[in-house]
Amino acid sequence: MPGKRMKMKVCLVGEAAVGKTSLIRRFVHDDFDDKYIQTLGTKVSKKEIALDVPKHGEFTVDMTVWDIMGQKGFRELLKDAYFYGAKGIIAGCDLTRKATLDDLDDWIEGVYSVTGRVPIEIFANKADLKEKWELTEKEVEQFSKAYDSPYHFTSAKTGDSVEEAFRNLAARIASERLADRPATVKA
Ligand code: G3D
Ligand code: MG
Repeated sequence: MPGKRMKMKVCLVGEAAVGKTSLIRRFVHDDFDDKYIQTLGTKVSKKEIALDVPKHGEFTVDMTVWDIMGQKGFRELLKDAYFYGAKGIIAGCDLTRKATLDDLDDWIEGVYSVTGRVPIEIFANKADLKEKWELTEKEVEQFSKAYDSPYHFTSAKTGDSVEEAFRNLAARIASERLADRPATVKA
């Protein structure tokens, strides 16, 4: 892993059962478990990513991924602690349930209220269940444009686009952070 290191916290938000925990599991362990058991609270996973940031060279990113769990009231209570210090958001919807996209507005506003504006990556999950989709690519695209954020059609089940989507968010966070810092110090 390259020498320069950078830490970043990212949070996953979205309605129950869109696939948040499954996406993290796929990204961190490259695995999918249909027998996942729901627990209360939040879980923090870590993943090292090697990134080549244009003009700044190679970095090892220590990403901590925060997975929110439990009931809505409970999440409301934990919200500030959960979102505090997050440098980016993964906003996940379930392509087979239209309402899960509309609900992302509230989730994103909730994060912004704690973090201010940070990069968002939209995950339109369960892409493998194409015959059950209630959302079109156009609708997802419109939503992502409203937040000026990239979107990905992911499947935690097959692994499609999961890694790229997480890496893309890491690269955007890194570029944004390094843009405030000159690559070479001028005399
Ligand atoms: P959550 O953490 O957002 O609440 P989970 O969601 O990761 O617990 O996933 C909810 C259900 O959707 C799980 O099924 C899980 O296996 C399934 N799932 C998650 N991602 C995908 C996907 O990309 N494709 C398909 N086909 N299923 C997915 P159960 O049956 O355990 O409720
Ligand atoms: Mg979960």
